Amino acid sequence: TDLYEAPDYYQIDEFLSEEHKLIRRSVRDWVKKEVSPVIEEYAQKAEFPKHLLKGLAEIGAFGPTIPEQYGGAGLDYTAYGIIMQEIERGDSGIRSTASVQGSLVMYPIYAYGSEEQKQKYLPKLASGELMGCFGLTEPDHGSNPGGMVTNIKDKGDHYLLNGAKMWISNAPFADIAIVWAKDEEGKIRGLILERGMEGFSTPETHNKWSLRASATGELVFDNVKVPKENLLPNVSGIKGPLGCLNQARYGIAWGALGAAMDCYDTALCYAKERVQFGRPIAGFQLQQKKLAEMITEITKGQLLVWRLGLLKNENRATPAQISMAKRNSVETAINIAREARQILGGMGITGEYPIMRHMANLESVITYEGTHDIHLLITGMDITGENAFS
Ligand code: TGC
Ligand code: FAD
Repeated sequence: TDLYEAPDYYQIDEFLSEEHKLIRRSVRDWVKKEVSPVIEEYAQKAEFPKHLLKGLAEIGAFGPTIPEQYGGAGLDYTAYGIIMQEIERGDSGIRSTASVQGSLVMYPIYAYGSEEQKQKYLPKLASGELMGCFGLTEPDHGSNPGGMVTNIKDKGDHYLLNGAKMWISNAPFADIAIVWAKDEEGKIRGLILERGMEGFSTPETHNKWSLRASATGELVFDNVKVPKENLLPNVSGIKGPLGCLNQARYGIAWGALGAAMDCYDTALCYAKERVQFGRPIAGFQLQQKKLAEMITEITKGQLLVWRLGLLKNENRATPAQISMAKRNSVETAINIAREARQILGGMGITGEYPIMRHMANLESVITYEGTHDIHLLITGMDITGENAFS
């Protein structure tokens, strides 16, 4: 059997269209051919494999749900989820690049931008000719982005932007940045920044033990003159950036299950082949418990994201439902990575197998796009009506 088939214990494939399965096949083949053979080396070197950008664009990873008139693929949210799942079977960092480009850069331009902005940026972002990043988090405002201090002042024909963003995926190489800043009335507005604007720099963040094959950096704004036509005209307030996060969190809910599947596949295969005490370790009850629980959790997660995709297709998925799925998938994946690593014994700590890399990556995934705690509190607020954040 092709080990790279997704586990499908409950015949969930029957819910997918032929188009969904074709998309999965092509993304899976691309990941297996282009990502899997090189990713360990790039992670060890702590370098983003920039040469993969063209291929990511070609498989439709950038803005799959954006309409074709703007260079997107016009696909549904199930297809988007499948694409993220397959990319994250390769590596969470590569999926991050795709999430940011599609959900956090193309989506806000599509949803909140002017027609001119959409024409100018979206087709080039879809083709990977332009790469983007998303600046919401600040050094002193992570879980509470509403407290941000980055600000714009109206100077007649332009805005003057000051402040800084931290932990920004793709920042070191991005051509444009979607930046969220407060105006003089304290309302949060979105701006499109272009590399090269005076006073705008993107220093890289080094020494990460997680998402090592993803480039992370700061965005620093020192009296940057931003032309007025670079303001996203159709949104103001925290709901602007949070609306983008709904898109990205949805993709991560599928994506993290991809990392879980890769750990499960690897551990199952290893357990069948590794012999100790004269028999494959897959025959020992303790190892079976781990593997059986893994497939159970993956299956539960698959059903959750599949249903969430349908709700999203009908524009009925609530932010709280998305939080539940993001949180559940990442927890599932991180637990599976830890158990899978043990099944591989000493081999589990090496780069010969993908598990330790997935495990370390998932430490970022469980924190970014809303921490594990924040998503729990979103569920808590949704079911009780009580806000436990502040
Ligand atoms: P709160 O008072 O609850 O709400 C303010 C207004 O916002 C609305 N709202 C939403 N709208 C759309 N989508 C959502 N998910 C929304 N959540 C809330 C809400 O209805 C309200 O609207 P209105 O009209 O009544 O004013 O807001 P709050 O300021 O108390 O914050 C709530 C909280 C904590 C849930 C939120 O701020 C939060 O989610 N914090 C986590 C921050 C976060 O996720 N940051 C992510 C940064 S980007 C990133 O990590 C990219 S990693 C990318 C990669 O590499 O893949
Ligand atoms: P804090 O908010 O300081 O949280 C610290 C701890 O306190 C957490 O455990 C948190 O759960 C807990 N906590 C906070 N508030 C509460 C509360 N009310 N109740 C209970 N517990 C609470 N951001 C972007 O804008 N764009 C990006 O592209 C991006 N990429 C990232 C890439 C990586 C590799 C990483 C690690 C982060 C990235 N982020 C990005 C930032 C990410 O979204 C933040 O790290 C995250 O939102 C948490 O913020 P913080 O790190 O400041 O933690």
